[in-house]
Amino acid sequence: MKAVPKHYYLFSLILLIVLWGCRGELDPEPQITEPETAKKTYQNMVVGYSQIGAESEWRTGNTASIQKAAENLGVELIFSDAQQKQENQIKAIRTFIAQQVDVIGVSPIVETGWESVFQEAKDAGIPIILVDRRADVPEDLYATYIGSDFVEEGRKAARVMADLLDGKGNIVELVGTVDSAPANDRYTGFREILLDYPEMKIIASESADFTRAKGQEVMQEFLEQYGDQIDALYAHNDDSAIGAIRAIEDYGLRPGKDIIIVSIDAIRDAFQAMIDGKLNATVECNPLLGPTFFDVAYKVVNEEYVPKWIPSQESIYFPDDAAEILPTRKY
Ligand code: GZL
Repeated sequence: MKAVPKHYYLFSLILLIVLWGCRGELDPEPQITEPETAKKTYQNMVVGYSQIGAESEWRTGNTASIQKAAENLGVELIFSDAQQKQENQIKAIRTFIAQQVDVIGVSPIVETGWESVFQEAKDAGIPIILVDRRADVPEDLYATYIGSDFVEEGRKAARVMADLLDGKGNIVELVGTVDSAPANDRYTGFREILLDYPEMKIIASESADFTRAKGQEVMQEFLEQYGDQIDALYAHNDDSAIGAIRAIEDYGLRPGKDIIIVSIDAIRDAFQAMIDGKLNATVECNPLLGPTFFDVAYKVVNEEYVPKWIPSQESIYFPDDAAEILPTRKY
């Protein structure tokens, strides 16, 4: 067999080195890039929102804020009004799941009864954002809670009441919607502060369901039962306080003078009642949560970090500057 010339080996070696060096160009490995999931934008995300109803001026201000923010941002908002019924909110959430929305916002009318439907949303991969009111569910069933510290609102109301009553007097209480987070927590916060004032006594407490009609009805009952023994009224919201003001006047007493009144929300009509001398203070509870809700919804659908609670910043308002502030109020 004929010997292979040495220069052949040398040539083959050089050829191998050149080919190895050019391997990238000759047959590049197919670049397998993870298909980056497309970021959601305001314009292409679909948001389902389950609202409680229209029980108060606070609620209508809250609804307006959410709907206006969606319009301003160009978000597709599917908005459901539950007309004060939890079963309607649960139905709405199930409809949103079937429609495969990107995110669900809900203001739970009461704290309990949500675990099952929230789990269905989680199983469908749809995050839930609690707005305005908390729900009593495990933290993994919602992305975040956007809303007030209702216990602190109750404490603020009690501190103001203690100042106005000089630490002593009989108080009647118009509680919010039974089992709702604001009613439960405002009830608790108020009593926490009253522990320091043994001469301030709550002589009657009943739900007025956050409405004017019920506030007037229950206050009338309180007046028939206790009459001028009543020194003050603590109302869980301005609407029920405004209803109570009517009952107090019908009974022949002067609201804001014969009966000191402290309520919560800081709606426009509360400022007018303070200007008229019929309400002594209102603790702010901010309903203008629309812009924050959609900002947070955008972050949640794009899997960006959000804290478990996004608290509202709130003040307390008194008659002295009510006339100056009223024109600036947005709800
Ligand atoms: C509080 C909100 C309450 C208001 C009421 O965040 O849920 O419900 O205080 C409203 O006026 O009806």
